[in-house]
Amino acid sequence: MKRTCLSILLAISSCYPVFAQQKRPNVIVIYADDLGYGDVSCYGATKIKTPHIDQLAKRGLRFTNAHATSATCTPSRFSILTGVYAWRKKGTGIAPGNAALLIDTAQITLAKIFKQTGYTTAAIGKWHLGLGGKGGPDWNGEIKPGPQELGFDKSYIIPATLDRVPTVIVDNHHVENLDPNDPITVDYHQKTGDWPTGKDHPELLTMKSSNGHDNTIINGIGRIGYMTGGKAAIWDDYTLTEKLTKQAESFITKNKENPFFMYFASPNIHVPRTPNKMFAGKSGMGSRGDVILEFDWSVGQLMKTLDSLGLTKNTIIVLSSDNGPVVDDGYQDEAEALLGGHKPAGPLRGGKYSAFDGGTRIPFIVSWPSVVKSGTSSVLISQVDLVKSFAGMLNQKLNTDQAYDSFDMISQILGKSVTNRPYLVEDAAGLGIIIDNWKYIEPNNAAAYDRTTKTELGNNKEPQLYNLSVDIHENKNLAAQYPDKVKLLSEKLRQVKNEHGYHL
Ligand code: NG6
Ligand code: CA
Repeated sequence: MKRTCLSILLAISSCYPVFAQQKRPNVIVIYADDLGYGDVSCYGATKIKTPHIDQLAKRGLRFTNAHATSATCTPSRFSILTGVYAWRKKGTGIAPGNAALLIDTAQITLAKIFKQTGYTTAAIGKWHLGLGGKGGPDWNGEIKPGPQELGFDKSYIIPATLDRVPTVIVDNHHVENLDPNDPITVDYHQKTGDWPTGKDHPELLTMKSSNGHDNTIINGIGRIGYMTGGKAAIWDDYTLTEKLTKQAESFITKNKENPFFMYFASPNIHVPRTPNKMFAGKSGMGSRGDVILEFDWSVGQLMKTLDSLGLTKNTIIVLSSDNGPVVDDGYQDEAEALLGGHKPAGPLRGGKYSAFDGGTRIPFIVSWPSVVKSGTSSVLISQVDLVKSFAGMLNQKLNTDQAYDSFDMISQILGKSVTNRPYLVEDAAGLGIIIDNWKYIEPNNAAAYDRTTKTELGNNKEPQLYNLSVDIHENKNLAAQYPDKVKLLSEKLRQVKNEHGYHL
């Protein structure tokens, strides 16, 4: 055992000489929910200020061409944690709150990469990758397998989304604060128990739905899915971010002496948007703006904690988002009326759910003060690359059947190289591929526009080709003009799909 550790350390030192003088860096991935490319001031937002994120960007490296793998949550999270594109595996679309665990426990994960080299690991915040075996989770018993079976020593999570039941926190293998005399029942097909629903009792709602969200009412908010029981375990929407942030702070503090990896997946800025009273009304942009401030605050809290423990210099922070922005995602929260000229996707077209870059190009900031020089990078990179990149940094060799969609981009992440990823796949209703600023979107029959979220979805029965270097907004379809480019990109996409299979 000792010899293995020593050989790993020696290997690491030879790879990154910086390890020879200092301890291995802590790594924190801060993963926002639905935060758009244009939602933070260091990416050009002028109507809202995100001072903590800006500070992180100022001292670190800000990426302008980084992508989530998908335009929705579950598949992006699947990919960032496994190094495999979710579109290869059926059932990895937006998961219901009672889905079974979607990641095979035998699979390599980002957490395992760190755990195997002696890091202490934690997942805190939004999970949305299913829990439990085939039949789904047993909310009243041991909830397993889950993050802990995937390499996280500690997990403190909300099972799915803020708008999906059960609205409880799962602390390691159990629902926190569950009273055994008040068991939880969850159903996604039919009503369970006698708690009122938004559909039957709209008069009980404090936040009205604009689309769906009319199943069980919890804390005055209609949710997706039916639930009853577990009253003492139900979270308070307005203080949830504060609570999760405190957990993250205490994990850092507890592990200040040893290297740690924390996946901090904030539930902000997803709907329902319920800002803490510290932020309510503060953005002037309504609750969507207020929860951006709340997210920025939580980032600041983690930075402060690191500072107070003297850990800032040797901690890598990667901050990003799981998909692009959406304004009206199903609740009447005045997000649209109060936007006031703010552009959540910045210069990009589309947003969450979209095949255009607004769906997947997201903020991506890397800070490691003792190693990474401040600046910006326009390198093409995907979140799916984190697994192999950190494996590379820790000198762990992966087999060819592990994390096969991930590329080792650690040099780019640390600002030591500007070589683009050779190609990058984006996943919405259909797939798209980018090679050197040319983007191709496969023809597909899905709707071009979603009226409920007012999103340009980027679907088209015809092939689409855009030159992102001069047309970042994907206005001009050049497919007819450049058939050779279409051929090159579509063939590459077909090859990538066929290499390891696909269901899309
Ligand atoms: C949609 C929900 C939306 C959000 C999304 C998942 C409705 C009408 N819309 O089905 O509110 O929950 O799923 O978002 O129910 S994600 O960021 O987790 O992918
Ligand atoms: Ca999301």
